[in-house]
Amino acid sequence: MKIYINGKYFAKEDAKVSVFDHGLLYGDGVFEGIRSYNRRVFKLEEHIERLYESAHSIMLKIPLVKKEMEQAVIATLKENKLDDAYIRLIVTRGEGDLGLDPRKCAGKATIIIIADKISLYPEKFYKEGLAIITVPTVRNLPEALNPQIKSLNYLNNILAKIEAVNLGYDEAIMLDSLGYVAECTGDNIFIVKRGKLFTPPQCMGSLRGITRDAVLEISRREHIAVHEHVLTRHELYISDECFLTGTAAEIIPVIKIDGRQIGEGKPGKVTLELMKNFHALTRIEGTKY
Ligand code: PXG
Repeated sequence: MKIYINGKYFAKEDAKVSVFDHGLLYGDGVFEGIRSYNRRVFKLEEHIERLYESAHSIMLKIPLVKKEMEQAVIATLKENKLDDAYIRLIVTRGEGDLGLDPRKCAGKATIIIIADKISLYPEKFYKEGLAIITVPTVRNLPEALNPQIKSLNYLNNILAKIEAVNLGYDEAIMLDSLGYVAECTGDNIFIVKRGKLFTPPQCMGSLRGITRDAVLEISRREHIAVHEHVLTRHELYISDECFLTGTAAEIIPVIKIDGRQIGEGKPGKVTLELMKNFHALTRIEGTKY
């Protein structure tokens, strides 16, 4: 495996950054998780755009223009001879000192690109659906650390994941500070009710997922009504279908929430149709390499 760090490739054992890197010391940086299918990077421009938006918001200057970053991602895929991959793109504030002050890292952002084989959830989850649970840790407040910023500071999500795992579940529903449904630890959430699709609006404290946007795009094309609407747990419990979306998970059906069976307790018709359409889209769309 060849890992890209600041324009150079390193073997896995030699791919190292300084212990004074503010990405490590403070989670001070941004990242993206991207997938490629069949030698096409899915929604590459959208991922790069979101990375630069996150960086802009935290005043982190990325020393490459967007096109150069896209090329770096593609070069790393080629270097690793991967046709289907999961790509982790990381930009940290870089090496500083033991103080918080970001000026100490001025102009020395660290860029890391790791391209690896796809780490899919077990096939069983896609066929049978997931059971998930609401956890006590609420999603970061937008006015504190906005969930739209895909920062290296993921403790909020990791705490929620720990709570789910401790209770014997693989994924957690996180609420916002008002008690409305926000998202899962690394996925957005959708429900289907009477043939219509609902997902929380992105301003309510969830990440604007690129898979979420792709599902909205497919739904509109397939004439499925979609509503970006505030959701409570009650709406989830009485939904006909539920599923999660994310680059890693793609589209994964949910069949149980907080002990309540969803619909018929198996992946629903609309979910299965969207999964099929999504897979078809990943085959034909994307930046070729
Ligand atoms: N919400 C959050 C909080 C995320 O981190 C998504 C939604 C889905 O967004 P995309 O753009 O991928 O559709 C994410 C995705 C993992 C993992 O291991 C997932 C993400 C990041 C890191 C790891 O599942 N982000």
